[in-house]
Amino acid sequence: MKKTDKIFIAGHRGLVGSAILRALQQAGYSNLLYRTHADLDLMNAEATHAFFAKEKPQYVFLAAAKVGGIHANNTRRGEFIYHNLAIQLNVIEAARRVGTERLLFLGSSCIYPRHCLQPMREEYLLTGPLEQTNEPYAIAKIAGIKLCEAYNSQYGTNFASVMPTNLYGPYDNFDLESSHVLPALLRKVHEAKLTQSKNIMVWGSGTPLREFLHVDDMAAACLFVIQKADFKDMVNIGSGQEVTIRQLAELICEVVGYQGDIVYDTSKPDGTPRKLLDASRLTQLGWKARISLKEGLQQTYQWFVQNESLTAETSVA
Ligand code: GFB
Repeated sequence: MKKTDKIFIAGHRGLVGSAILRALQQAGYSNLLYRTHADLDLMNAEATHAFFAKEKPQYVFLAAAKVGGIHANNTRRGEFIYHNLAIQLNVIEAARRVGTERLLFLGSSCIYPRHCLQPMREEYLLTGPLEQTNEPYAIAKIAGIKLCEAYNSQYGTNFASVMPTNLYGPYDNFDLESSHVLPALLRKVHEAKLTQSKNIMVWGSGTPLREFLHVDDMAAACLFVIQKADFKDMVNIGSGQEVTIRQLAELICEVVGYQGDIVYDTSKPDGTPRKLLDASRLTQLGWKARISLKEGLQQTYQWFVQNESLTAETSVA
């Protein structure tokens, strides 16, 4: 990928897309293409094809998606499958038609079976039933992976898929109903500290394990894959930093400086018990995560406090 190549970042206002855009700018890429949702609706096939026909991007990062935490995934099931399938079909097919040299499709570790062997290797895909709370989203993401694979096989395209573990960082969604656990707890603990509440409420039992990766590490991994790793299939991106939800809540209380109690609401779902990625395919090539969970939490908390007004509304990547 040359510094002057035309690169389209789909979803540049979301958590991942904005991090990829920052990383490309910092690395000196000068021909970057991005559109707001108002300017280009990627669910609209005609508009997407017209945009690609005009711009003919040589590289595409497909980070546009309907995303959310366990509650949003579980309750807006129709939106999660339809929006993601539509975006993927339009963008991947449009990239094929205009001869995009390389496309990177972003997925999620929830594509693996609910009771998958741990740590989860790429070849464990489709070896068992999925977690119910996010099955529609996972099915859409699996369809995206298979679309890239099928196009590579039939049309000789060079489209790859990257599967990150649970991500967090600046420009995350901090809306308590639709966000993931990490931004939700940062907000809850911050507000509890300000209002001097005696406790904070954490969903579920606190026992599920989650692996967290800072989105700047994710963006670095995406650039690494698109530049240096000649994968044509799918590759995991993880940090190896796994904690229980209870440990995460305690760490967040420490970072925020809150001494109240943590109360568990077991009427809320736990989701999958564990989803630790095996990222050895990528680490063997020389990539590794650099930001520790504590450091990443401190940085994200600082960002949240400075940008609270930005995070007041629900954001969709
Ligand atoms: O991050 P999260 O929403 O999604 O929840 P998943 C992780 C765990 O944190 C679950 C618990 O066990 C939640 O019950 N949790 C505790 C909370 N308190 C809270 C809270 O205030 N808010 C939230 N959201 N959770 C999503 C998938 O799964 O992860 C997506 O639904 C995607 O498809 C994404 O894969 C990365 O890790 O369970």
